Amino acid sequence: MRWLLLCHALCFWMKTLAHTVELNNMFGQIQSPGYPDSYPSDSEVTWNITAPEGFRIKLYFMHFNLESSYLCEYDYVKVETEDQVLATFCGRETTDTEQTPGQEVVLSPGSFMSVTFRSDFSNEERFTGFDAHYVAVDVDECTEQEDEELSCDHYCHNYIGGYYCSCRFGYILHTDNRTCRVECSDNLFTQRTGVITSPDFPNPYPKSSECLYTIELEEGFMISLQFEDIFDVEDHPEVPCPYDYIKINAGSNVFGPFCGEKIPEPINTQSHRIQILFRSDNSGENRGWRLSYKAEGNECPELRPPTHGKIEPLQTKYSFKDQVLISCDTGYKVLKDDVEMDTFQIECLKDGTWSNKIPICKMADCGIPAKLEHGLVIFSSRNNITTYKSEIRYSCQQPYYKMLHNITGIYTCSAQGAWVNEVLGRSLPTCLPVCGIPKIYRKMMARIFGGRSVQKGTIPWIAMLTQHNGQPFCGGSLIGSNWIVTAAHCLHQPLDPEEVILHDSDLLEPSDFKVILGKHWRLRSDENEQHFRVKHVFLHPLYVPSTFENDVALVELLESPKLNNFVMPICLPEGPTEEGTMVIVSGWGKQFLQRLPETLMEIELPIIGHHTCQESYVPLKKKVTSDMICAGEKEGGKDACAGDSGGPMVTMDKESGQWYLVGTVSWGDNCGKKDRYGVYSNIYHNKDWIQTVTKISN
Ligand code: 4AZ
Repeated sequence: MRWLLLCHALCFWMKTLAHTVELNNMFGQIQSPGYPDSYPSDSEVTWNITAPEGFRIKLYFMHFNLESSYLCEYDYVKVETEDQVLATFCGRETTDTEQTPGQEVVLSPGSFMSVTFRSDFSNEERFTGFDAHYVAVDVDECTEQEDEELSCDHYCHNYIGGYYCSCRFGYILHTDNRTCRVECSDNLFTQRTGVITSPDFPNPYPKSSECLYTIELEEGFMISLQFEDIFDVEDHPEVPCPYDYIKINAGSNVFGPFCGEKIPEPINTQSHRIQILFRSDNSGENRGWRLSYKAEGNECPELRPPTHGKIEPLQTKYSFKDQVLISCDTGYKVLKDDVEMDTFQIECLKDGTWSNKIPICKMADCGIPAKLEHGLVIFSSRNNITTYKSEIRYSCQQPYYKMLHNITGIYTCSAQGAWVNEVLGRSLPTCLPVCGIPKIYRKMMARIFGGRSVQKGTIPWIAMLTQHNGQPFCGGSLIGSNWIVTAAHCLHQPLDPEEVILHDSDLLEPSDFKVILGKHWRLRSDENEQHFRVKHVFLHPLYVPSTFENDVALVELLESPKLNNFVMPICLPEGPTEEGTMVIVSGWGKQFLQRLPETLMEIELPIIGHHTCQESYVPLKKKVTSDMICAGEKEGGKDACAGDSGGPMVTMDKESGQWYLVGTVSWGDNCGKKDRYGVYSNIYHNKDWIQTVTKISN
């Protein structure tokens, strides 16, 4: 009570002693007034310590000796911030009610600390006061941040005086320098079904982000959405979706905003193009959402497969853009607008109709079979059916043509609608002329030079080469369907007969002569004759006019003759002809006493050995080369003569009865002379060349 009354008089005066010290250093020392001597009474000193932002102030005492009082009401050291008392110390030792700092360190929560020392008006003892130090210490904001609003979203980096934030891979630091957002504004979905989730789902979605998802499909589709699994978007109990939300724009319709934990109902947007906007603010740890979408178009009517056909895929429901393929059973073809095809596709359109009607399945029809040259076709059915599995048979015009490869000629109508042969497939057979089998047989053998008239039709391969005035000048033989083998010298007529070099100007042009087949009379004509113009003339490339070497030529007819009993080709020889083989030579050439015959004449002769023939011409200094073959008799008399050139020398194979061309009349020492032989161009020797030019297999 004594103290209180006194204070009324003195306290006003005493308070004038109070003073404040401003400290802005990073460290420093503060001491009670007069330290280390005892502090005066009635004194009050305040030290305002301010550290830079990002620092705290640490205060500790090295010495402390103050008057002790209940709850430190007399002398004390008080440590405060702007709005909070951190500690009050007094005395020398800590008691139940009073505290001394001892080893305790006082740490300011912020960058400001105020220390106040105060002594009352009387001290009964001597107190030495205090000696304290302060230092500014760095705040580790990364570990000490209490305010969630300021803490880093992902990573925190402390440095002396401050800190900064950074984000995980894939995230971007927001302009608030704290939250991590994602770039998610550019998501386009064009498939008919899909799943969309919030970023990082089912982990909490990023903060401060604005995600835009566009689903875009062709007009005609309608998109429906269904949220699935978890739905967890930050919300507010009173205000609808103020923080985070998902909103769907579908044309003029808007769905949402949605937030909270209740899964939104399925949404039928009625639109083919929608935008989903998802926004998050800078706080909250919510798991987000997942939605599946489906785009469906108008439904098309049910389909029924055509009879004998099927639809793929066969479904009970079809909608916009669905496609089906119509195909038919084996042996049937899809018939659409009178066109046959293997498959036909139709599509469900946006208005819910099919792009086309279902076509019908028609049995495959091979149609009328193609005509075969020199052949005919017969149906196995009575009423010429041409549909699937029906059968036809091709044959060649017998007896003048035969089928190549000896095949059956049977063709079946395939499921693809084509006539097919088991060997040739879709290719037609080939009818080749039958060679060397005259339909008329000769009654007896005879001679040309002094020979006998040919019985009509026994030498059906003989050809007559005539000038345009009808004058015959050479013979020839029909091979294949339209080729004549003759002597090269028949088509080469030089002004100088001794000419060695062949001049093109000395060759007969195709238009210079014609070919008659089926001819019998030399000058008269009859009903069996067939006249032909020439398409092309080929002389043997090694033909030598002066020596008659390779005296062979080929004449291509402009048209093919009609084969019959009087016109038929001769076969090419299959091997060399042996000495002594009997051959027949035919022609319209000169006869005994230079007379020309009225009809075609023929003579039968033996083949003469090559050596014998060569020897016979040594006196005349004429060479019989390997491309030549001789026939005749030592005593002479039987021979070909002028006008017979190019004509056939043939022999018959006894086994097959088939006739072969052995040679063509070429040259000799006049005609029918003793010890001289007729010289012929050897066809077997030049068979390769003939086949190369004519493509005749035999
Ligand atoms: C010729 O002048 C000719 N004795 C043809 C053959 C013979 C002789 C001459 C063979 O066309």
